[in-house]
Amino acid sequence: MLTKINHIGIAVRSLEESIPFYRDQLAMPFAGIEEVAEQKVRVAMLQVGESKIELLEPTSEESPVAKFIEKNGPGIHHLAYEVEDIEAAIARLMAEGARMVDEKPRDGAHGTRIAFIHPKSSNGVLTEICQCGHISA
Ligand code: CMX
Repeated sequence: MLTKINHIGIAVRSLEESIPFYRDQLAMPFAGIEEVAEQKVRVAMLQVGESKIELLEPTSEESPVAKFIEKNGPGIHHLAYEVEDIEAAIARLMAEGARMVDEKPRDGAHGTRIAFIHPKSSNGVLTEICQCGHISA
């Protein structure tokens, strides 16, 4: 069902202050910034091998990322696995008893379709599954 780790999401207070560590010090290719309005975040993608680091900056106090930073401070926020068929993956997860935040896919960054599994049913790790669209994520 899972094909690879697509990205690791890291919550940050400011993209502009956080990007230089990854882009300049770690020399990771930088794929630009995109706002995902539905999730109330701005995201920056940086490539590492076949996976990515996704920096997440909240755009509103109601953003789940703002709540996460308020409670824990900046840091690793979620782990995202890539799937080929997100509807089939959600159906299988639900049949296996996973507690889904999203029972239907929603739009993620870079043309992806995503769904989150609640951290209470995944050992405290907020887990995302994502399917790449026609635009490479
Ligand atoms: N990792 C681990 N645990 C987390 C978490 C995270 N990222 N975010 C929240 N939690 C935990 C909280 O610590 C809390 O635990 P306790 O009950 O033990 O205190 C519990 O989940 C509930 O957290 P909350 O702050 O009360 O927040 P909500 O219940 O309102 O929401 C969640 C929690 C996971 C459903 C919500 O954050 C969510 O829907 N997340 C998915 C969406 C998201 O994060 N989008 C941004 C990423 C965008 C992208 O990648 O494109």
